[in-house]
Amino acid sequence: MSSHSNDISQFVDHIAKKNPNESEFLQAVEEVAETIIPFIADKPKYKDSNILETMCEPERVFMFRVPWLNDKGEVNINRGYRVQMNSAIGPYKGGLRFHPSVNLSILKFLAFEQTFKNSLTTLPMGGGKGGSDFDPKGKSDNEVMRFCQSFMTELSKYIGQFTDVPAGDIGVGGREIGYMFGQYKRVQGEFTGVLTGKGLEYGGSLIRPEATGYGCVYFSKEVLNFRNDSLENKTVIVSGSGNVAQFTVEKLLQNGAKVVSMSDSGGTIYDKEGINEEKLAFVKELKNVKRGRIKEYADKFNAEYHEGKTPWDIECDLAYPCATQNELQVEDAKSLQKNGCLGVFEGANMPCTADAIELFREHKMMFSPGKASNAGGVATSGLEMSQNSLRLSWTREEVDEKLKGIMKDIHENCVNHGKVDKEFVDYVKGANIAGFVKVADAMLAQGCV
Ligand code: NDP
Ligand code: 2IT
Repeated sequence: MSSHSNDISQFVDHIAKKNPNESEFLQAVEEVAETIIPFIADKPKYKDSNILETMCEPERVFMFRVPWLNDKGEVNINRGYRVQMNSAIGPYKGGLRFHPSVNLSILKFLAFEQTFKNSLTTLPMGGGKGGSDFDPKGKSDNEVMRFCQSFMTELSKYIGQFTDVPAGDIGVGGREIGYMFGQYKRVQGEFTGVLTGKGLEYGGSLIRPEATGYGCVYFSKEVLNFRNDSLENKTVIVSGSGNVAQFTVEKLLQNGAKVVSMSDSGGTIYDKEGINEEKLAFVKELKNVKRGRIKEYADKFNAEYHEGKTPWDIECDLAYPCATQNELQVEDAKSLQKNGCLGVFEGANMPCTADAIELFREHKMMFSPGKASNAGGVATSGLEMSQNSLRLSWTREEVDEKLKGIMKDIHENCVNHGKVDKEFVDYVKGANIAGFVKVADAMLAQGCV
């Protein structure tokens, strides 16, 4: 890679100049450039057409005011966004994030990653992402509804079943999708599959809520299997306690692993006995209905609670970061490695920093980037879009089988492009190249647009 390092740093510097103060976006671009620039060095059709730089420029970005009234009748103002990154292989597709940290850099990084991820799913979906700096924590259902209605009143002008199909992400689950779907229908006067992650009663797909976590575990099973290993009796730590974390834990338990931690932004629980199905049901109720804090788990089940801490210093065989970007840093990677951790599988988007990933690579630990291992969520969104178009719904078993097949195909594709030797696959390289080729070829075929 070193013979290309000059080209890589020149490229990254150029993108950095055009996008000042966008550290997350640049982090995502740099990770891709490190594997794509060496790959295209001897391929003039990609290199001479400047295709990678084109991919770094969103096709379009919308930014808008979202005014809403709280329960006291006071006016609140948030900022809404939709980044339409790349439509070379299909309509823009990607989630909406409601979190106070949301800004353009974070949404551009997510939309950029989404383009590669969606390409990997084998389904015809372009890349997009959106959201708002709205914080759903501590808001009443009515406040969340009024916010969602105001947000969708504006967003509805820019999306549609054939142009751009949003879904959930951090802070956006079934409740928010429902409110936004209702408002889209009211404003546009049509019932179409404009959002995914919908309730079953109005066009949702079975397994969509489970899909990101289940898919992440299916992917990790493929990685383990490649090394003639399995999940059976592995001690596992999971971060987060939201949608992705909950269903990652559920599928890990079904595969005979022992899960000893979950977390939220307040801290980490460490349950040495292991989280079982009953305790997981408590977490789901706590997080999805009561909207409480993970600390309550420690109080209820007499587990340890590490206030303000992430789980990475807990001894484990495998780790699944499922909360948010840059939650696992190089010091955390060191303690995982020192404690004998064999592999890290990203459920979240970009949870590991670049130097953490480098450390995993140096120690030949298993590592799968989010754009490969968390692609099951958007893949099942793609299946929801197909069902909506067909006006049919598939059974739980049918969707689950398709999801398993897609995760297996993504794994195979990563191996094809990222295999280093008999035992080691560079999944970062594999996922980036496999994702890139399809999008780049489609862009070239469509001309300079
Ligand atoms: P949820 O909102 O359901 O859960 C998010 C979880 O992460 C919560 O436990 C939350 O804690 C924690 N968290 C969020 N921000 C921070 C932070 N800054 N520091 C510490 N903890 C934090 O979101 P999802 O489970 O849907 O998303 C989790 C990750 O997975 C994200 O990176 C998302 O982009 C990615 N993803 C999601 C997909 C999906 O289908 N939902 C698909 C693919 C990837 P708290 O409640 O305290 O904020
Ligand atoms: O990051 C992601 O892939 C998602 N939040 C899911 C996107 C989707 O359209 O289902």
